[in-house]
Amino acid sequence: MPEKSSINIPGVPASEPANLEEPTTPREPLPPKPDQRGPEAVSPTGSPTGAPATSRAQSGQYLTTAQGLRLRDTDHSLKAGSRGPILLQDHHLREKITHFDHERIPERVVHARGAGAHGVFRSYGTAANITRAGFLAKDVETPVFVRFSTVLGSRGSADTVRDTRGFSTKFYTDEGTYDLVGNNIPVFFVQDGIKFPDIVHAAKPHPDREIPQAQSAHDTFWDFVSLHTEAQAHTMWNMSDRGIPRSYRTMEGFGVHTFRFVNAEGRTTLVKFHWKPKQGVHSLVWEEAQIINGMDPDFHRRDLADAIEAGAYPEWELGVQTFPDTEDQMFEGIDLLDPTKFVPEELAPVQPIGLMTLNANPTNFFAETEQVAFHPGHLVPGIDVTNDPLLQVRLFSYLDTQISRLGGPNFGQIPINRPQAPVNDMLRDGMHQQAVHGGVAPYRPNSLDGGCPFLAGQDMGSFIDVPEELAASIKERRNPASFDDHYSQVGLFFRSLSPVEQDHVIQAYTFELGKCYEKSIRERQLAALANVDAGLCAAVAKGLGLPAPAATEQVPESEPSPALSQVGKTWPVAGRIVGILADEGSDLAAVNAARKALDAEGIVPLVIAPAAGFLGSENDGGVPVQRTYLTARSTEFDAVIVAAAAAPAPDAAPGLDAKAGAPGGALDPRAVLLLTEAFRHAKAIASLDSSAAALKAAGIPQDAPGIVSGKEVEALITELTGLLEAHRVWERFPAASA
Ligand code: HDE
Repeated sequence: MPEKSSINIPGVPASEPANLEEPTTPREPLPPKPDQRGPEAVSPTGSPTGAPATSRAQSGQYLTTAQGLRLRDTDHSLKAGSRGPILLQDHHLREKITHFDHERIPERVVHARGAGAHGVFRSYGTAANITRAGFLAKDVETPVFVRFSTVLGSRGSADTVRDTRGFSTKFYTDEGTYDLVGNNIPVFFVQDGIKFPDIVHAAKPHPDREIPQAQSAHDTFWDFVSLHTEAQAHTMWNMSDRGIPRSYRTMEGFGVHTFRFVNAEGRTTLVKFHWKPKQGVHSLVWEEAQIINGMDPDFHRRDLADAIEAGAYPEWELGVQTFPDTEDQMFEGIDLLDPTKFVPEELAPVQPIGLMTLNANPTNFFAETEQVAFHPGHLVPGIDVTNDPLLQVRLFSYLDTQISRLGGPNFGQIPINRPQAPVNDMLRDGMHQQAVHGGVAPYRPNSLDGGCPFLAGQDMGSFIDVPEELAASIKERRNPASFDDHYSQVGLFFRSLSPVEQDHVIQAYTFELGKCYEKSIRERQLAALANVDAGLCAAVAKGLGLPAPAATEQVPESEPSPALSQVGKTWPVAGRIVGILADEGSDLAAVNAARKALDAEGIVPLVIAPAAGFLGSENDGGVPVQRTYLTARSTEFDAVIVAAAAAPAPDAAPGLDAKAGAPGGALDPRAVLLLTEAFRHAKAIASLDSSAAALKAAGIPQDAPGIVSGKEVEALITELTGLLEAHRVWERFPAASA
């Protein structure tokens, strides 16, 4: 759609606008868009090359073969006559088709669907007394690449399914690459990694029909988690609003396991990592999530890329909870090696240690986001692992999986995976070797290569495994007794939520179990919920039309943790999206003033009008249109401004657009849909005074919370942004469970 305005609307496909005519004059390839960056141009063994970051892209003006031979024709195969068979000697054809035949690689076993971004991490230095990690010293800046993901779905599945999200960060430090491979939920389904294939097989689509895709609302998932009750903790977080984030930008991240910091004196501290989003933790409502899966399956990856393109760089503060490294590795009765438990922030505050800013989109999805390979065992001096039995299995798995996914053991030499520190590893050969190693003695000790490479001493930046005393023990397949409590923190989580968040949890369990075929599975999960919280169990049982069972376990009471609730605070509004309903009858000067005022706050204003193009004159005070009644859906907007009477558009005919419904009223049915959805999804709605009638016609009470109107554009936008700071207007609807 045409856009002529100083307001930057993200979504630009290329670094230059396309010509109407097919270009025919040879020229250099276009540069990447300003918001894009590629991996740092280091050699396969980590040396700076000084080459520009774009040096790996296609170069030159003319189409060539993979061997650099210029081509005259790529539209016709070489044939015996124009109607004849194709000749085997057509190398260009064979190369083109053969390469195409092998374009796909295996998707990740889990976390197949993801989106990535480049950024920078700046350390505050506040952890420098407990870790000797160089990148955590004061004011050190480290380049990062982050990949967010869902867990269950295939690579092409929808973004806004109810699921856990992955949050993986690669820190390219001077001392080697450090990977923090976490999730947006601080607890995990299973305590021992040997159970990971079981939970994943249960949660993935049923093996016979391969349905349902990317979701947990099915029998095999609930069969497993209701039998293997240590999964109840993670399941509860999934059923809460954390399972349907509004954006990757509004997710917390957690390292999940307990790690070990080691300082310069060798003193150790146990830590849990937290990423805190500057924009607050914010989620979708379930109806929105479902609509978006159809309207825009790329919602989260688009949101991330658009925000970066618009300059609203997502930021997270990295923080740690710290615990004394005692012999029992317990804290306030919580076993720090049990990954199904978290430590409430009220017991151990999260201490900020640095800030991460994502400031560039990848140049190429496959090269970067698909080929990036994380590993929780990629550590740097000053950070070590613990004996968490889940983490220990991960240390094996992540190296192993890349070998089949990325086709051999040299995946570390793929540009996005190259360390930005010297690599001198004595690993040699293998498929796709990209380094050209000199010397004759890739072994130690040697004298032929002058003894190179040498071992580094303790004070020379080498990694020292923390010497850990192990208690006398017997070899056995068993968990410690401290792993046995499967319920108390699950109830603690539920009771820490605000009433509206509790409503969502009740509804999510009722929905998911309502999708299960087997009654026995619903009953078994209700039996587990009875041990979590009697009120929750009763509410879900009611929805399922089943009796609420009594608890079977004596679960210790625990204090609620208010930090777990994600409502009740305010956050910055930059990068939010506001839809403006406008038409030719709107006060276009007021609409432009509203766009400018929103833009000044870093908010993206999108004008929704009956048809594409411009409202008013393109060259004189007109308003560019980004969405039409046909293309817009409420779910794209965090708030809506009504600046029009929204009368039925000429194409308001159900035969043309089914959501135009039955026309005939004063309003276009699509405008009604947009407003009523925004209203019931607890979004702020503002009306420029003259359009208040549209709200009335849509049946939206003007005195309801979060509905504002006025003639003064500036004042109206101030009111609207005030509402956006709180994410949603929850007070609009009384909570059912209050
Ligand atoms: Fe993973 N996990 N995982 N996982 N995981 C993978 O590695 C695995 C676990 C997590 O953006 C795989 O490269 C085992 C916990 C993220 O590329 C695989 C166990 C947590 C990502 C694998 C776990 C995670 C993965 C698939 C139990 C949160 C995406 C492809 C012992 C702390 C990384 C790959 C990316 C990916 C195995 C448990 C997070 C198969 C065996 C706990 C964010 O290796």
